[in-house]
Amino acid sequence: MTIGETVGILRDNDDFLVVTHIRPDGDTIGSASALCYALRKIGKTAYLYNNPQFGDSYPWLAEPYLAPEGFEPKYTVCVDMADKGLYPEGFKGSADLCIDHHPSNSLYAKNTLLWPHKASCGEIVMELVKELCGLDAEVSELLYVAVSTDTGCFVYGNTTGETLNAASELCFAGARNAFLNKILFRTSSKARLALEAQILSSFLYYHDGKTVISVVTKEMLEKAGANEKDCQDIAALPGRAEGAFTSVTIKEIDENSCKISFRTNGLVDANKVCAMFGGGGHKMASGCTIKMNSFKAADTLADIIGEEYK
Ligand SMILES: [Mn+2]
Repeated sequence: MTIGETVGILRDNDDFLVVTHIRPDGDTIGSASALCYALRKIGKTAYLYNNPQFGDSYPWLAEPYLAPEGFEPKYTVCVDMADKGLYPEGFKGSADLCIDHHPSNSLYAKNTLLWPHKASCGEIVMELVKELCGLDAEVSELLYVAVSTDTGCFVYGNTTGETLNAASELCFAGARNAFLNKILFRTSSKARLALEAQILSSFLYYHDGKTVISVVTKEMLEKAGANEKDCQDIAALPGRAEGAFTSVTIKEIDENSCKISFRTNGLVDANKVCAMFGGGGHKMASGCTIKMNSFKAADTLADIIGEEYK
C-alpha cells in the first residue's frame, strides 16, 4: 500500500489498537506511540497493546498510550513486526494493518505498508504523521527514538543520507537530539558498567588478534549484579578490539553448555561456522548453542576459525 492509501484507511477507521513486537525495541515502541499520538490528534481513540515487556525498555514512551482494561479495539495495527510469530506475549488478535521496514515481512496482515529500504519503521510512521496531523515537538521525539535506536545512533550500515534527512526534519520540528542521545546511548546502569569492565579486561586473543573471543560467565554476571537487560548488545564488545576480523561472545549457560554470538568482517563465514553446531544466521552475524564448557568452546571455535583464515 502507499502512504496515501494507508492514511485513507486510518481516517476511515476508529478504536485503534497499536501492537509492538515481542522484546520491544525503541523502533517498535517509538513508532507505535507516535502513531497513537497522531491518531488521537485527529480525534480518534487509539491505544497501545499492553506489551508485558514494555518494562524492559523505554517504559516512559509507552506509558501515556497503554490500553485500559476492557478496551475493545475495532482496528489493529502492528508496527515494525515482520511476522505474526513476533506478536507480543498474550496478544490474541489479528492484524488489520502492518507498517514495517523488514524485507522479510511475511505479509501476514490484511494490509501492509512496507518500505524495505528504510533504516527504521519510525521513518515510515513519520510520513503518515506528516499527512495526518503534521510534526510537532512531542511526536518528533517519539519518532527520533525510533530512528536513532534502529541505527545505533546513526552509526550502523543501514544509515543513509535519507535517514539523516529524516532525523534532521525531526530536530527542526523540536526533537531534543542531544538530550535523547544522552538517555538512549550514553547512560548505563552501574551493573552494566561493572559487567563491561570485566568483559573488556578478559578478552581472549587468538591469531595475532584477528580473532577476539569474550567468555561471559555466570560468575561475572553475579559479581556485577547484572540482569538480562544489562547484557543487551554485549556481543558488540569484542569486535571493538583494533585488528579484530572475527569476534565471538560466549555466554555461559551452565558447566557444559553456552550460547554463541559470532560476528565477522566477512572473511570468515559466521553462518557456516554456527551451522556446524546446529545454529545459523547471516554471513557476518550468526549464533548457536554449544554443548561444551565455555572455555573449551572458545578454544574449539578458535581452531575452526584459524582453519578458515587459511
Ligand atoms: Mn525496526
